[in-house]
This record gives sequence, C-alpha cells and structure tokens, in this order.
Amino acid sequence: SSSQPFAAVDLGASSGRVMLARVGAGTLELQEVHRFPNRPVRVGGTLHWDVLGLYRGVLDGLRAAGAAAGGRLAGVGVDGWAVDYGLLDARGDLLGNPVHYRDARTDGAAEEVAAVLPPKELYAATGLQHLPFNTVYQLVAARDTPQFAAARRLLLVPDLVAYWLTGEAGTELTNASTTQLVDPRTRDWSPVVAARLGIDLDLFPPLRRPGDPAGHLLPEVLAETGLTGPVPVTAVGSHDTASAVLGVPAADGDDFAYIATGTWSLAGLELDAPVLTEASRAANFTNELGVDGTVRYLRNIMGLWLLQECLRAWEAQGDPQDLDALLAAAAAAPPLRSVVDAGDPAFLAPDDMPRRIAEACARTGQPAPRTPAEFARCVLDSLALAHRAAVEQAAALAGRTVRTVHVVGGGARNALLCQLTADATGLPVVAGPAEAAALGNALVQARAAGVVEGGRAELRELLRATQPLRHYDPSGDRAAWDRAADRFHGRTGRKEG
Ligand code: ADP
Ligand code: LRH
Repeated sequence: SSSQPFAAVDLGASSGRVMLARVGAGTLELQEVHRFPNRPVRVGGTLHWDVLGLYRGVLDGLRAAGAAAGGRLAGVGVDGWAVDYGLLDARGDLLGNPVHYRDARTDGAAEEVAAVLPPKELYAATGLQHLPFNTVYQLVAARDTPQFAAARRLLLVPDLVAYWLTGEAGTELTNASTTQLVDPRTRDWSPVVAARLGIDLDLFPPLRRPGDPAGHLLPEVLAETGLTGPVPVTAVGSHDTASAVLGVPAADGDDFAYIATGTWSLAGLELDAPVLTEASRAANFTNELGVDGTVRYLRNIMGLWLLQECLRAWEAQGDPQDLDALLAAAAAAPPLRSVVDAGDPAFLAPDDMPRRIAEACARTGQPAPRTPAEFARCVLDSLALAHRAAVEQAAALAGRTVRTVHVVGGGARNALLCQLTADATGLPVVAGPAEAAALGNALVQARAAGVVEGGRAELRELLRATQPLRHYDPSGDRAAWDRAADRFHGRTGRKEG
C-alpha cells in the first residue's frame, strides 16, 4: 500500500529505542530497529546521563531505520523522559553531561523554593505534583555553579537530541509542562513563577507544540546514517508519557483511566482542563500537558524501577534472575503478604532495593520478603494497590467515572502486573501496546505529514484496529484487596478525598 516510514526515537530511563512505524490509511506497523541500554554514570559524586552514548544509539537507530525502509524516511520525532536538561554555552556547545533526576543535588531545594513561593501558590500556578526533582528544583540546585554561569541556553533532553539532529533549538510544550514553569490554563510559561524563583525564561528556546515542524536532519547526520535528505523532524509529544497517553487505544467515548508503566507508573486520566484544587494538591496529582490541548491528570508511582533495582542488586550479589522465571514464581507466591508504599521517596535513589523493601516492611510490622519471588510479589502487589489508589482518587478529584483501565508501556508485557491491577481496581484492564510512546510519537508525525487525519479518536481507532491487545478481567478475592487498600492507605496517609 502507500504507507510512509516514520522513525520514532523514544528515550526511556531504562532503554532507548528507535522504532520504524509504517503508517497509512488503515495501516500502522511498528518495527523495533534498534534498542540500547540507558545506563547512568556516577562520576565526581554526581549521577549523570550518558547523553552522547544515547545520541550514538539514536544515530545507529536512524541508520537501521533507513536500511529497513530502503534509505528514505518520511520523518523523525524524538520523545524521552521528563524534567532533565542540558546546558549550552554561547557557541551552542554542551556544558557537561546532564544530571540524572535521581541525583541527590536537589536535596533541600524544595525547602528553598517553598520559602519564596509556598507550595499552595506554586500548585495553583502550575498544577504540578511535588516531585523532588522537578526542573525548578534542579535549577535552584544548579544556579550557583560555574557551569550555569556559562550557560546561554537550556534544552530538555529530547529537545537536545532534536537540536543535535537538526541544528534548530526549541522547547516542546508537553515536556516543558514538567519543568513546573508552565501555567496549564494558558499552556504557556508562567512569568510569575519564573520571576518569583529568579529563573530566566530566556534560557529556554521558543515553545513549540506537537505537530510543529522542528527542522531537517543536518547533512552530517545524513552522512552518518546513510539517509537520503531531506528528512523532516517534527515536534511530537516529546515527554514520553505524553506520547504514551496518545498511544492508549481507548475507544471514542470510553470512560478510561490509563497506567503508563515502565520505569515509572504514571496513572490517571486524560482531561480537557486542569484540576487545581487544594484537595488535588494534597493528593499530589499533576496536571501535565498532553497532545491536542489535553491535560494529563496523573500521579507518579515508583513503578517497575522497584523490580529493576532488585534485579540489579541480585545480579551484583552473583544471583542473577531470569525475568520470566521470576514472574512465574511470583505468580505462585502467597498474595498480599506484605505491601510497601510505591510512592515513598525512600525508593527514589539507586541503592540496595531488596534491603530498602525489607526495611519498609519491618517498619510497618509486616513480614519481610525473603526470596526473589517474594520480593517480586511484594513489588507487584504494591504497584497494583498504588494503581488502584491513583485511579480511584483521580476519578473522585476530577468528578469522573472510570469503567476501563488501559495499561501501556513495558509493564503491559507483565501479565501478573496486569492481572493484579485488574484485581485491585475491580475493573477490566486492556493491556498494550507496550510501545505506546513510540506509536504516539509516530502518529503525531504522520498526521503532521498529512498521511493520516483526525483527532485523538481517529488516531486511537487506528491503534485499536492494528495493535494486539490483551484483556484481563478482575478476579480473585475482592475483600482481600479492599482490606489491603485500607491498611495501605491507613499507613501511608495517602487516602484523600
Ligand atoms: P522505560 O521507558 O521507562 O525505560 P519501558 O516502558 O521500556 O521503560 O518498560 C521497561 C520495563 O518493562 C522493564 O523494567 C520490565 O519490568 C518490563 N518488561 C519489559 N519486557 C517485559 C517482559 N517480556 N515481561 C515482563 N516485563 C517486561
Ligand atoms: C517517564 C517519565 C515520567 C517522569 C519521569 C522523570 O519516563 O517521563 O513521566 O515523571 O520520567
């Protein structure tokens, strides 16, 4: 048929990938052409992203995409994790490696900010949940450094990659909304917040929106990747979660919640307008901006990071685990034996995760898991409970009803997590696509290129028609989940509304 090849670059906290999407009327085929690990590096006491290593992976991926598509690409889009940035000097050269949001440099920054802009006012102006690593806190932590003094420009990570590919600098709106410097009502910078915090908004290149043109691959990039120009680059929902939410295969008119689960679980609703109430702030829900004028009303949950870090610890101790076998054993382990608060900042930094989980269980008077299978079960039960709390509270705070839960991202491949999420919420779960972010990325490009037409409903219809999905009905012991939810909320004080 007359489908067109688009490359979606998707940079996750655990891996980067370049996906080739062939898109046409009624056609959407996704092929993984290159995946590369994203391994942070601690040096000089600071945890960094290896951003040149990632860019190398992007170039290799574009070469592979071109090879798979016969040397020609109809477009490229870049999305990635939120909040982090690189600084450029007056010549446009990168000043140092971007710092990882899990680095400890932001310790104490929230208190510093609160002293000049109280949390209630900051929330009323930006609608952003408190996360200790929001870009504003990173900027407060960085602003007295010599590097910052030399900075003339700040580029969020996906925008930095797009800048290297094209030579053109912009700030894509969905990811800009995670800086805590954007007003979700105007969908533009908040000059008031920036002024109060002494942050110079001129550091940010001009805003662009998903679907806006973002330049063309530079000659040096064409040479490096073997591609034939011109290859347009299009701004997509450059926050990976914004692209993933567009990639949710909901039917038109569905009352749905989504859970984008990978390194993080981002659980919530798609809304037309932000919820900026004090109850919403107290429950720590965020109003990030989505594609096509939407608001992503959600809460960050620690996610499969808990499992990733357990696996890393066991490997370092000479006890590497096979994920499939581990999940099979976890499915057979006793349910709801002990649960931890998957929102607890104690789990944020990289460290010995099994030890921290065992400590959290001991602190709350529960038996500590002993075997890898018991740890995995504890993590997945805890995530399912946190998913339930976020879905229920988001619905209550936004005054909405939820009838279906869509699980997208790498966690959609985890059948046990999907089933436990159905059991805990008491709602049917539709799982997939696992690469929702890449699909959302490609769909925005294809629409901008005129290859597909329509709004979210039409784009999602194409997803439903083409992507394999799995269905999970709630099963198991409802009363046991209700009791666990009560215990869990009682302990963490997170039950709101
Ligand atoms: P990120 O974008 O944050 O890097 P992903 O969306 O790629 O994360 O999700 C990665 C996670 O998905 C892994 O940590 C793992 O727990 C889970 N995952 C990936 N593949 C599978 C699989 N085949 N079975 C079970 N879980 C999987
Ligand atoms: C997921 C994600 C999430 C952010 C976090 C920093 O990859 O973008 O939405 O909160 O990374």
